[in-house]
Amino acid sequence: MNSAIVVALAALAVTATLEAPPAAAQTPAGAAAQSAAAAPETSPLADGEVVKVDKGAGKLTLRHGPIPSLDMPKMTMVFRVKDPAMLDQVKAGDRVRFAADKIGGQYTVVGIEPAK
Ligand SMILES: [Cu+2]
Repeated sequence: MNSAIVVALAALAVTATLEAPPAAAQTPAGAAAQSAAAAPETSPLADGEVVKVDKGAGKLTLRHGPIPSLDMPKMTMVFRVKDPAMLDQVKAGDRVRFAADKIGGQYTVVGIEPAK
């Protein structure tokens, strides 16, 4: 009787030991993937395609997918850019991933990168 309980407890301990490492290993990998996807800033990246680059006005026209953080469905619209240098990194027709925020009442691209 007692030895049966000891065996059962030992089996539980072994099971717990075996299950712990994979769960622990998944957490850092998942966290790293999330932080990579969240860069830059904290806004998640949206998918888009550059329709027009207007360097004179410092604006960018994007056909973009849904942006949950801004409560936007997919659409084509004009954005300001946080840094004019962003306009040198893209051209009409480029597929991009970008982060946008509402700054001073205007929708502004705060980060942009080529889509892979
Ligand atoms: Cu929009």
